[in-house]
Amino acid sequence: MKSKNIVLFGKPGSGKGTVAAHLIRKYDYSIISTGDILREIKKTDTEHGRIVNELLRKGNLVPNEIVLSIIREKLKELTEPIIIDGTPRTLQQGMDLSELVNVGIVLFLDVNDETIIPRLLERGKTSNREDDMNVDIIKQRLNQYKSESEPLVEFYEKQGILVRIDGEQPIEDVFKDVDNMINDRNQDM
Ligand code: B4P
Repeated sequence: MKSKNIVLFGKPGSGKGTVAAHLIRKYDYSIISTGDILREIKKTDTEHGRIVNELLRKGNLVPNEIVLSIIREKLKELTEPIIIDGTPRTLQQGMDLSELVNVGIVLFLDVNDETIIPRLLERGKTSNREDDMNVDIIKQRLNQYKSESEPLVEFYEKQGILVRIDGEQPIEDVFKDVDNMINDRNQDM
């Protein structure tokens, strides 16, 4: 049985990276995490490095062309099934991604803003991520999610591939729901 490609979607700090790590441990997926790749790029002494560093520090989204070129390059190296963690974040990215890869499941980790803020501040204590250490930047990321990324919920709902998971639950319960969903969805191929 061939597994479907998965997009991990949700607010900043909704648990995308956490669920991606679980899926990689348990199943045979390749992964593209745009957040991880951008954090590597920002360390480089290049024009892209400087642009990305400035944007991430302030909690802003990186331009679509940069994100899409990362995905295009990564897809050349990886074999399916793949997990795409962190993209799309705009409707345009959603449309562009559909041209590059067959998205079978969009796993939407649903979490309230009130839960996100303390979670990210907590992660900031160990992650060294400037965008996790400042409440105003976290709020700005949440606002950006609402205006830029939230329309993707309807975009994928209409395609019948969005699966909503309650991301407020303890991590082990989130993993159980994710496992059940993977088994259900891959059976109807
Ligand atoms: P990402 O790296 O994708 O990170 P994130 O959205 O901030 O967090 P994630 O949802 O992965 O949270 P995690 O599992 O770690 O993006 C970073 C930045 O890169 C973006 O802000 C943006 O600027 C840029 N970027 C990335 N992709 C882009 C794109 N396509 N276009 C433009 N810009 C892009 O969880 C957070 C914390 O919560 C962890 O400490 C975890 O332990 C905890 N946690 C998780 N689930 C939990 C649960 N159920 N209960 C309790 N705690 C939980």
